[in-house]
Amino acid sequence: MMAISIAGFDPSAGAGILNDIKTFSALKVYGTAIITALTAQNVNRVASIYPIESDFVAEQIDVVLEEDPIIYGKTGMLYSEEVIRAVSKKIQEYQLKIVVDPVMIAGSGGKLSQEGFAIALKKYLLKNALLVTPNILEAEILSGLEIKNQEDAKKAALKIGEYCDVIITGGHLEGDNIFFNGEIKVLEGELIESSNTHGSGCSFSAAVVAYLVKGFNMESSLKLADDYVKESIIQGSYGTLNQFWNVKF
Ligand code: PXL
Repeated sequence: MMAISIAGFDPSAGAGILNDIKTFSALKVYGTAIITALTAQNVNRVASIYPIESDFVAEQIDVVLEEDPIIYGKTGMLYSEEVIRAVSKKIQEYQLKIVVDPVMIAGSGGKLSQEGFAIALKKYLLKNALLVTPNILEAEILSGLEIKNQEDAKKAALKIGEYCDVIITGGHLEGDNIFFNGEIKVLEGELIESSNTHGSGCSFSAAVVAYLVKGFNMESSLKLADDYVKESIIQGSYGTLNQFWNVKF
């Protein structure tokens, strides 16, 4: 059971591709890791970004997929339109089923994307994706709508849903997630008071991929991933903790 993550490197290991691989491992899925950007950051700040050339991103995907029969994966920090275009091309070429975490800004507030990123994401990547997993802020940017409550989130989900299925994650909606796959569903959750949320968006999208790899359908994968992330926040001490506890397989 294998998956691919196409994402950025956070050396503090709370978010980004290290988090994705830890999540895959905790859920007993073998993760491969295509690096799109290096960052110098910790839980409080993004100091700098060292983007990887889009040709080299494409080459990493080619060489990994030459050997490994991978179907499911996710994208995280892609940073630039160039990388979005290169990755979209490869997703189509290999017919990958991709969950897009539309990473634009770190939890610490640091920018992890260039100007025009959301437009390029919609133009090239979302129409080739299985699912996109914005938090409230990302959903506002993608939809162009302000989200103050659940009704606003539903309107934004309808708009983003013109491109692909969408789940607006509910860290700011009393823990509920708004899912749109042709119809709107409120997937109820609970909000956990914690400061260990660095990387929780990465953990969520990676866990969705892991459960899809295991053969669960989309709605079950979303629910299981939500439970998984809650547990990893509760058990975390620095960011989300991805370890082997009583995860549901
Ligand atoms: O959580 C979003 C995210 C994704 N990818 C990288 C990050 C972060 C947040 O800090 O650093 C590389």
